[in-house]
Amino acid sequence: MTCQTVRTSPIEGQKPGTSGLRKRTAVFRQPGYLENFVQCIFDGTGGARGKTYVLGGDGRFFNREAIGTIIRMAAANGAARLIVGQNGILSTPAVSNLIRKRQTDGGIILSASHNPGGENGDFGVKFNTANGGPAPEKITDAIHARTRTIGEYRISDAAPGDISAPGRYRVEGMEVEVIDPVADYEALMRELFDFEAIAGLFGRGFRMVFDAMHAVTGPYARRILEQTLGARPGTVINAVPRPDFGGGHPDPNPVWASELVAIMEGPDAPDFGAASDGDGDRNMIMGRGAFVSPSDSLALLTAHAHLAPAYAGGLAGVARSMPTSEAVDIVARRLGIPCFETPTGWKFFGNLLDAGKATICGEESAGTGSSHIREKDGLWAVLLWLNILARDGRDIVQLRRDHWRNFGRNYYSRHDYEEIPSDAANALIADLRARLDSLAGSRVAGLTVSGADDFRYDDPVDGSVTEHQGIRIRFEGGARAVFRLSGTGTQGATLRVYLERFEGPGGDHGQQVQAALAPVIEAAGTIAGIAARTGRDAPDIIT
Ligand code: VG1
Ligand code: CO
Repeated sequence: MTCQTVRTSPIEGQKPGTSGLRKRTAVFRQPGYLENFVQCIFDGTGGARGKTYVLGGDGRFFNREAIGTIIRMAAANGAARLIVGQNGILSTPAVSNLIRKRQTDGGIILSASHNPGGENGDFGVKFNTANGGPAPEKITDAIHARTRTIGEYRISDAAPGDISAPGRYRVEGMEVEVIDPVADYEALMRELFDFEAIAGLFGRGFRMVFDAMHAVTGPYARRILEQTLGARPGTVINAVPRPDFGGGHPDPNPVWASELVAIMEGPDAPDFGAASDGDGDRNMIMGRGAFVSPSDSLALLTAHAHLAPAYAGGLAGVARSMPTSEAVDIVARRLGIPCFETPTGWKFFGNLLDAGKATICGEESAGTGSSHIREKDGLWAVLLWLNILARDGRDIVQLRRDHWRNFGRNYYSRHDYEEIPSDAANALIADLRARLDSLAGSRVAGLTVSGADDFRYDDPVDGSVTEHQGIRIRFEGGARAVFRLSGTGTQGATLRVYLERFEGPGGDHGQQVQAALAPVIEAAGTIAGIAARTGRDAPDIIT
């Protein structure tokens, strides 16, 4: 067995996006592609010598092979130890927890998250740092810079070993520790929540459905919800991770989680419905016949978090990504705690969480989490909801109605235009940017623009500045539209248009969301010239 140094040359396009490097699986399977990027992770972070990493993925096609390659590369690069999920499985939040608990130097997560998987789907690699969070831009920039100059990578020709059962073995001088992917995560959840109260809820006949979408949360949800908390068998559907996620997109929204939606809208709907995504960091929440938007869920969880033991002492602050609705801001104001607005992507919450400035964070894209780890956490959100429902007594639909009466309702929707030509998408944004100063005062679709800007984030902890994070258009009366391009897609460009309008506590909270937002939708379309520039007369996905 020898460690080999293989000559290679830079590969174009290895630039991490909103969350890691995502490409078509076929691209990742090209000889040297994964190897180059993994070597650049090591090189861009001061080398792997003597270090310990957590390694796992969401089980998608190529997961197992990639784990083998990374084990052999870490060994050849002199890493001291790898903590690997059994069968290569670890959810993103579980990795974040393990990095923190075992105080490792970081972790590598193999996932393209909500993107479809399989031979013709997507694959991805994310690097998390020692705080458990996604590498901040400073580090992803260093990794990317290295991909432009790399000349060789190191790999052992030893076998990567058997990861199908917990245990320890060596590859070259490196120790590989294979662990049960669920145990440490479950222990953490037990510390945070009132498991007894939740078990009591299920004991009283409360019914729920959790759709794991054939992705990584199946084993976690089965163990915690069914085995530990006593939810009835069959509560978790699509519970077995599959390399192609059963052919679907593991994206928990009303479009892709249509099986769950049908159950929750059916005649014998259970009390509560939830779903998670490919790598287990997103959550979708439903009541009987009702989809709870992620922005509303964030606001409600913030308002009631004190019912869970971990948050009984109150929250230091909250943070939301800029396009997320302002519903949580209103709750924060009432609670007298700060509310931070960050660019899209969990990596921007890391500093606020590390500094103790925020306790709960959330994104409109179904990501919610807290200071317990440094990633968004799908099952955590579900368990916090269950804890609240167990302690409050009202059902979720009632809780939400009361919340709107108390705080008002932020009607909210996101429209996605997928796989549009990159040139057209870039031109749309560039043109909007060029007109920002002249938009104020113009009247469109019965609304008057009160201001427009290009969101820039000044990190209050380390002073770093991140520019061009989305075009914001604000209308008189408080409505707003936000435009940005996705940083997770792998084909063409995806234009995301975020739409919001506030209806005060005494207002009409029973409208259809798209109807309530109609003037904002029309104004956004007209101002950006969406139809003319994209050639589309409707979005592909409405959430
Ligand atoms: C999307 C979401 C963003 C989320 C990111 C990663 O990014 O909008 O809120 O943090 O996905 O989520 P973008 O750049 O495509 O809008 V995950 O669960 O796919 O890692
Ligand atoms: Co995800």
